[in-house]
Amino acid sequence: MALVLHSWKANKNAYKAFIAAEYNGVKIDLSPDFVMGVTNKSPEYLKMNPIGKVPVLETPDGAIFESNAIARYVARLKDSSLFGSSSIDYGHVEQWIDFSTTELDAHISTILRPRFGYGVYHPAVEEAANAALKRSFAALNSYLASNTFLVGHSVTLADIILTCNLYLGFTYILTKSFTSEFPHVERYFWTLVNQPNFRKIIGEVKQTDAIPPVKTPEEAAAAAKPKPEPKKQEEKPKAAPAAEEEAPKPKAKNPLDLLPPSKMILDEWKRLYSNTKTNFREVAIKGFWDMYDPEGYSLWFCDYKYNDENTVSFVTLNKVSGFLQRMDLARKYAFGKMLVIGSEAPFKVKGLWLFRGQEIPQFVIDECYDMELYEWKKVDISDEAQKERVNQMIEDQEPFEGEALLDAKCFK
Ligand SMILES: N[C@@H](CCC(=O)N[C@@H](CS)C(=O)NCC(=O)O)C(=O)O
Repeated sequence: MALVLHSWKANKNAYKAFIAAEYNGVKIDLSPDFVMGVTNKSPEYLKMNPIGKVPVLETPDGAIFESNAIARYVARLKDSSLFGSSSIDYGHVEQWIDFSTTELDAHISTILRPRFGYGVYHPAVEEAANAALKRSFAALNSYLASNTFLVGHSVTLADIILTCNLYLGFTYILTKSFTSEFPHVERYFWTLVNQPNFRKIIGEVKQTDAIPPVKTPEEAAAAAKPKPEPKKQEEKPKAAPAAEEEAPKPKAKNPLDLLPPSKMILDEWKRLYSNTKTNFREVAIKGFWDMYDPEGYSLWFCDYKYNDENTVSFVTLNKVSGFLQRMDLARKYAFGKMLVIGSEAPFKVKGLWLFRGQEIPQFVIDECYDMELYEWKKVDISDEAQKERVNQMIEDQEPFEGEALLDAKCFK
């Protein structure tokens, strides 16, 4: 018998096992007839998990309940690096799993439950949970200032479990006004949910714009009333305080597609940039200015606001790579160069961006949180010194502004 997970699909507690399975190359099937509030109350289910909570993993050797235990079991099925590579790594993985469960998930759940009509809303309880959550975020933020992952230099089970717990928070209650105080946690979260093995399971993640209102006692009572037996699995699960998939909405046209046509064909420039191997100044840079359309496009310098924090080279490089990954949504409308400058810490991060239109596109500002980590300045192309700086950034000139380059990354 294969492994079968009893849950509805969009449950962050089920994601933990599915993501671990992706990393380990393990196959888990989702139970096809699971109906929340019905299946988990059946005698067969209660035999597997006497408390009737979800998920449960059915294995050839018996069932396992508790989502962290399930994820640990899946992680151990293969000799992978999901527990790190030493005893101390293993200890740290377990430490962060416990932190994630008791210091993050518990408080997120306290804030979330009354919003799903469970339990009684009490402002003092919520205030205490909020304060505790801030304390945990501050601790996590300071740790992540110099660490890309929770343990070692790659994803472990600790990252999987903690990110799934943050996912519930980010998608329901942790608005930008809460998370922006913790830029390293934000960066970590977006980096992790965009790892291919996470994305494959969770899909695209969108941070909530608003905290849902608390349900009134009447609404809560109505929600608590037993509902007629759902007929189809698609019916909304009653007791599922987790992300549910929304029907896809028709895609609105990007406003940049409505701009007057430009003589500059971005792909042509990107091809010229990629294909020029010699005489870069004479061929690519000259070609750029020949093509450049100052009405259809604008150029921007960006300067990282927190260079003092760039104390570890690989963390700084990962930060920039993460930014470029998140800019993926702007590929049709942008070209960018990001320079990581200096031969020793703290490293400076500076960049040059070409955007369609005269402003930084609003959807980029809205969707890519990195934008606010940089100071942006429009390039004045009538100023020869600024134009020359553009050239130097495009061609990765070294030294740049008197310093060596640690790396230069291109978004094309
Ligand atoms: N600690 C458990 C929590 C499981 C849990 O609370 N599951 C919720 C759905 S996400 C549930 O089954 N609620 C129904 C209930 O409380 O009866 C785990 O991580 O598996």
